[in-house]
Amino acid sequence: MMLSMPLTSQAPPGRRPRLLLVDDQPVNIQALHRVFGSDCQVLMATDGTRALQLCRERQPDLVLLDVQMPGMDGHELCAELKADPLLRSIAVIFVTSQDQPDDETRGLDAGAADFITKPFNPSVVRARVRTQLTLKHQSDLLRELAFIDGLTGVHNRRHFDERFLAETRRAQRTRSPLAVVLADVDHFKRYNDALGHLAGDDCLRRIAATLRSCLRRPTDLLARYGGEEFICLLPDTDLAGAIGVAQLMEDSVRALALPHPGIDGIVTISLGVSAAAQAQGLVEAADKALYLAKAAGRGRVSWVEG
Ligand code: GH3
Ligand code: MG
Repeated sequence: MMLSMPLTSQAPPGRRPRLLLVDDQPVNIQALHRVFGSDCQVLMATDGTRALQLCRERQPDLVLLDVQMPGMDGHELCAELKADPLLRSIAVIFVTSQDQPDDETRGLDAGAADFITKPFNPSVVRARVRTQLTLKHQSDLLRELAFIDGLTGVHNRRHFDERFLAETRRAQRTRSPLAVVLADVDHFKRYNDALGHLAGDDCLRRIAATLRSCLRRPTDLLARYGGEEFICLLPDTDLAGAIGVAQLMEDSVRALALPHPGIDGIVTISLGVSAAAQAQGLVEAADKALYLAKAAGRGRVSWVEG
């Protein structure tokens, strides 16, 4: 039967698709919940404002959105989602009444992916949702690839910039600390000069993998920030915690004991750390701290309060 075809394969491995049902009539939400409750994570909202909040906090894959609602209606909510770079990848399917034919054109203009007309047929709804979840999953994969650094496999600067924006907002909203660690390979020009660029690339890969192994929380982010410079974003982390992570990174790269013929020693990194409740100037502060670490002799961690 169509109805029993699973939707889980349309989500990243290990995660069920996350659906947000929005309707001011709880009975309509219940009807959709019966269709999706068994194989999706289902979030629910009975007004547009709450739905927007859930989109920000929980990032659903897809919203099934009633058009006619008191307060913020479906069109307004869809426009808000599509105008926000952090939310615009969420797929929107409008749920419209048959007696409102204009809704479809307006909805398409607002960025909706598809329409379902009430009263709906459960297997048709599932089939349409499955199609949109597949497309969403594929575009997530492409976006992910576009955010990976080709040499080292860690995230790239573009991804860092995007996450930094999101985490800055979150830190301000929740008044939680946010920390940044900048790491730069010491005397890397001489390493390249001594061993060649390919060996240099290999060294960067080893260092990236080592830095990544030092991050424990799923929300921590490591990105290649420039040539031989890496940056870490540590949400909910204060200065002391971030210094601990940076020191572990310094120790771990040192423990690799990669010979550095250019300076007759081993490869080391210098790290600059900053943390603050508000993220203004956080990267600049970490950069200043990195400069201090270099000036103090390299192969060490320095910090400044953000
Ligand atoms: P410091 O200790 O002050 O950081 O000195 P440094 O030599 O590491 O710094 P500098 O900025 O003078 O040189 C950075 C070098 O990193 C120059 C460049 O050739 C090398 N580099 C940058 N990106 C790559 C890359 O992708 N691959 C390789 N092999 N080398 C790179
Ligand atoms: Mg360097």
